[in-house]
Amino acid sequence: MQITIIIPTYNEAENLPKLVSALFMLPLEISVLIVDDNSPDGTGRVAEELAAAYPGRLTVLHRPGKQGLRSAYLEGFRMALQGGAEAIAQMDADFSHDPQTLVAMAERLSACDVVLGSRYVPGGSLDERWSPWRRALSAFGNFYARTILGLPLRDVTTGFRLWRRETLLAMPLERIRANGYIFLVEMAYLAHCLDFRFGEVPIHFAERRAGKSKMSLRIQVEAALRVWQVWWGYRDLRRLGRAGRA
Ligand SMILES: Nc1nc2c(ncn2[C@@H]2O[C@H](COP(=O)(O)OP(=O)(O)OP(=O)(O)O)[C@@H](O)[C@H]2O)c(=O)[nH]1
Ligand SMILES: [Mg+2]
Repeated sequence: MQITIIIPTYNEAENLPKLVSALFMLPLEISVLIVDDNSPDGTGRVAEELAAAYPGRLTVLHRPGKQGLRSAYLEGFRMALQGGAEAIAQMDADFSHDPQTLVAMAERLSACDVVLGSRYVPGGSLDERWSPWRRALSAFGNFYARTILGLPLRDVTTGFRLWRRETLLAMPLERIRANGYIFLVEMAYLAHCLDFRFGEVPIHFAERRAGKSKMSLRIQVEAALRVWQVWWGYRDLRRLGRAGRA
C-alpha cells in the first residue's frame, strides 16, 4: 500500500530533517508531502533540501503565508490523491507523533476506513511533562467534543490519522469550515456522519521536540464554542448517513 504522509509545517526547521529520515526508515511504502506556509525560520528551504535528498519521494508545497491547518490539509489531500496515494496520513512535524506507530496504523487500516493515533484508548499516553492542568484541559476538551457530537471515538482531536483513499474521495471535504485544530474535530465528525468505520491505535503523545508551542487557553475556549457550529453545520448529513457519500 502506497502511503502519502502530509506534514503541515510552520517553523519546524529543526524537527523536519530528523522526522523525514525516521519516516523513510519505516518498513512501509512512503511518500512525504510537506505543506509549508513560508515559515520565518526557513523550514521551506530545509524542505527543498530534503526534496533534493529524496528525489521522487518527497514533495514540497510552498504557500505564501500562514493560512492554517484547514487549507494546508485540503490542498495536501488534493495533491496526494492526484498523485495516486492509496492511503493518506496526517501527522505533525514536531515529533509529538511517533513515526513507528504508522506501522500498526497501516495494519489496522485493512479493517477500517480511517485509523486514528489515539491518546485515550488503553495503552495510549501523554507526555510525562504535561502538567495536571494541561492534562485536564485535554481530557475535558475531548470529552466535551465527543459528547456533543456523539462521536464513538476516544480521541477526537488527534492530528495523527491514516485515511483510505476511497474514504477521502467519498467525503465532501470542501464543506469543512473550521481552521486550526477544530478542523480535525470537524473532519472526524464529517466521516462519522457518513458512517465510516474508525479504528483507534494507542499512541504516546510526546511534547514537541523543538520549537515553540502555539497552544493557549484562548484557542481552547474558542474551540469549545466552535464544536456547536460543527454540530449545526451537518444536520443534513446526519440524517443521510452513508447515502450522503460523494
Ligand atoms: N502549513 C501550516 N502548518 C501549520 C500551521 N499551524 C500549525 N502548523 C503545523 O501543524 C502541526 C501541528 O501544529 P502544532 O503547532 O504542533 O500544534 P499543537 O501540537 O497543538 O501545539 P504545540 O505542539 O504545543 O505547538 C505542526 O507540524 C505545525 O508546524 C499553519 O498555519 N500552516
Ligand atoms: Mg505539536
